[in-house]
Order: sequence, then C-alpha cells, then structure tokens
Amino acid sequence: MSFSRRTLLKASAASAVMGSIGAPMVARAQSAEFTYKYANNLPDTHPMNVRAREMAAAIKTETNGKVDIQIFPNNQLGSDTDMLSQVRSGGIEFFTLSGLILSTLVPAASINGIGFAFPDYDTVWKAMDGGLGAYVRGEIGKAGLVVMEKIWDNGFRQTTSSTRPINGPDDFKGFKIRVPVSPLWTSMFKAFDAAPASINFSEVYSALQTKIVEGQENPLAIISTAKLYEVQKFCSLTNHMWDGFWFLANRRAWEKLPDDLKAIVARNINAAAVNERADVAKLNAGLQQDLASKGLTFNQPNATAFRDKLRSAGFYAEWKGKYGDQAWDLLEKSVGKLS
Ligand code: X2X
Repeated sequence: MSFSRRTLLKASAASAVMGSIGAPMVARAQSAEFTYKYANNLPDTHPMNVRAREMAAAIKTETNGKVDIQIFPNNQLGSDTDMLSQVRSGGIEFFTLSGLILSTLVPAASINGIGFAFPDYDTVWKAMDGGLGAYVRGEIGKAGLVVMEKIWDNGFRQTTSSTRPINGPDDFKGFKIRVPVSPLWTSMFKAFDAAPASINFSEVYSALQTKIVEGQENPLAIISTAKLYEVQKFCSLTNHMWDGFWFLANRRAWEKLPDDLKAIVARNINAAAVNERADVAKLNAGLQQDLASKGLTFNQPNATAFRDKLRSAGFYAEWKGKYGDQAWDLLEKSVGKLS
C-alpha cells in the first residue's frame, strides 16, 4: 500500500518536472505564494471532495493565484491517524477529520457522536453551529490546531453486514464490527456486547472483503462512494449517531497567511461546508433505492430498544462523567435529556 503510494507520488513529481521542461514559455498567472495541501480520507466522488475542488478554485481566483490549495483525497497521504499527526507537525496544512477520531487528541470533540442523541439534521445544525459546536471548537483551539467555523457533514450512520441484518440490540451480540479509531465508538459497541475492532478507513474495504470483520457502520453516501456494497449484503438503518468532519489547519501555516487572505480562505471553506451539507443530506435521502438495486437488503429497526440498552449498560452515565457537566448540559440543551 505505502509502496504503491510512494511510487505514485514519485511518478507524479517526475511528470510535473517533465511537464514544465516541455511547456512553452508563455506568460503565466502569478505563481502561488502559499501552496497548501488539504488531505482527507474520502473518495474523490464524495461531495466533500467535489465541493473542496470548487472551493480551491474559488480561493485561487479570489486571491489572484496567491493561495493554491492542492487536494489529496482517498487517504493518498496516509490513514486518518497518519494525517492527524501530519497536520499537527505541518507536513500537511489542512485536514478534515471526524470529531470522534479527533477525540484521541481533544476528548470533547467526540460529544456529537453519543449514541441516539440527535433525532434529525435540524437539531444537528442548531447544536453544531451554536453553543455545542463553539464549545468543541474552543477545545480544539486549546490543543493547538486551527478549526474552521462550519463542520462538514458525514451523516447519520447506518450498519452494514455480510452475515445478518441488525433488527434490535441483541443482533449486535458478538458481532464483529469495524469501528473507526476512537474510544467512543469502541465503548458504544461494547455496550451492545458487540466485538468492535478499531480500523482506519483506509483499510475498511479490504477488512470487509477478507472477512476480518463482518460489518461496519457509515452514512449511505460513504457506503455508496466507497463501494462498500460490493463486500456487504445487509444494510440496517440504525441511525445510531451523527458524525461530521472538522476542517482543521496547522496553526503555523494558518498564521503565515496575511489577514486578507485568511478571510478569503475561511469564507470559501465555510461556504463549501454549507453546500456539502446540502449535497450529503440529499444523497443520504435518495440512496436507499440505488443501493438496494446494487444488492443491499435494507431493514429499518426502531431506535428505542437500542437506546434502552445503552442506558441500562451505563453508557450515558459513563460519558457524562467523562465530558463533564458543562459539555453534557450543552448537548442535552440541544437534544433533550439522555441520562
Ligand atoms: O472512518 C470512517 O468510517 C469515516 C469515513 O466515516 C470517518 O471518517 C469517521
């Protein structure tokens, strides 16, 4: 995997050099003063990358070519774990990461992923663009990273499997499920007596294909764009948590930008986030039929039994204790009483 990635990077670097040797001497637009890398874990076709390409083009135009954001989708620069350390060190300048995974550095950042907390998108955006999101962004700032104001949508997560549908919490017993690398995910599926395995997204397709795990959970937009339906049979609409991506920047790289450029970059990134939210919500709403035609069998379990199981396993009480009263009150102000 890393061998072919390196080979690819070398090859593209070589062709870039060759390209410029062969290029005719024409007047070129002002060359970029700031060439920054934006890396992420999602396929090229996911709305996040579609909107990011649009955003990078707008930033280039509006800064008269001074800011050139190069996009590296699909884990080209490594797994989420690798990219998180690169954005901290400055190896990459921008990175989008699920708050739940970011919680390995900023514990509060997983709070929006508490199981069965958010009933719908209206409640999500009110909280994440309001007090709860502001609190989490404050904590991210304290950890030394810059974070843009608008969180990007990943979506409500659904459970897929190669072995059986999930109709109620008992179906999770002993279920070998891939979860992203994050204590909250592991804790929640342990509360269901499942057997969660922490695996970065870069390895998910092959882990499902080789049956290292039976299932995984992701929003329909990812099940579709990452073609997970090729290696799964059932999709249970568990809607068990809402997940989003914080748009992070390396602090030193961000502070190098003059204020007028910072303003253009931030405005375009946040506008792209808002557009991406609309794209993903639309995709997630319309994909069931498409995925069914590709072979996935759907079922729609009721949330109540799952929530009761989490409550009786002490899941909510445990995480309330971990986040503390201030954060938990902000969450409950948005979604109602949980524990
Ligand atoms: O790793 C995942 O499952 C993904 C793509 O949804 C996240 O980035 C959390």
